[in-house]
Amino acid sequence: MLIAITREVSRSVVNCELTHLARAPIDVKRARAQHSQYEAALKRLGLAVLSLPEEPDLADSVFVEDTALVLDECAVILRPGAESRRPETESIVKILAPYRKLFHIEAPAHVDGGDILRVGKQIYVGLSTRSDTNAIEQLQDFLQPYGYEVHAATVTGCLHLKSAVTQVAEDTLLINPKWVDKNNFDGMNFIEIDPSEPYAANAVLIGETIIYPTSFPKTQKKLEEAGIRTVTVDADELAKAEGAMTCCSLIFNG
Ligand code: CIR
Repeated sequence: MLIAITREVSRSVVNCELTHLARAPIDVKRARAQHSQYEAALKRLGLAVLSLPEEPDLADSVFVEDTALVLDECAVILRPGAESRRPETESIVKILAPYRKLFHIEAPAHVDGGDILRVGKQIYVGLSTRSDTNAIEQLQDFLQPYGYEVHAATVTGCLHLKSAVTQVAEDTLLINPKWVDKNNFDGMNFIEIDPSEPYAANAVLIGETIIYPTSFPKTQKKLEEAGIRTVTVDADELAKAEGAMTCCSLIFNG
């Protein structure tokens, strides 16, 4: 069975890290209601949702994706690029330990889960402001024995690799080609976001369905025309914290 770890939106999310967006007021109640819609979508798609309690002092802790990479064979506890986010991994270690052998990215290396895109045995790691080559080397050392190939991909203009590209079908990536080069992803097909919706490249793929925000209707139409089934949720409140669809869960085979 697929498990999704999520965490309640922190009351301090208004103090979140911001890199590319100007600070805008965030309505915590609305963000929580939208986050519940997201959890409901995961449940509707058959996942068991392990919802962690709020971390009142950790502003960005709803974005659990950045704390770990969970694979079938093991999990890697990451070292987020923003110092304020490093304590978020403590509770994630506890919740993942019963399920997987754990590796740990060691200082001074740093990498956010938002920079890690896995497609089969290929693992692409964004070189962004949050992730560095030292972390990529550590990931390689941990994961090569399991048959994974780890590749670096330069990203510009956005926070994470997965702001620029995510998987939407077995052989297809949804991409904003202004933020990451298609040549990084050998042998894949691409659907480009509508250029008027630069933040539209982030979707959560579950089986053959994606969970997708309601904010990008033009790109959604392109996806549906390509035969991709979409389940939509409102997510514009956490988008003010530079959060997207993948950031709010850690999904793995339980
Ligand atoms: C941050 O800057 O770390 C948060 N405000 C947003 C993190 C979003 N996470 C993700 O895309 N994986």
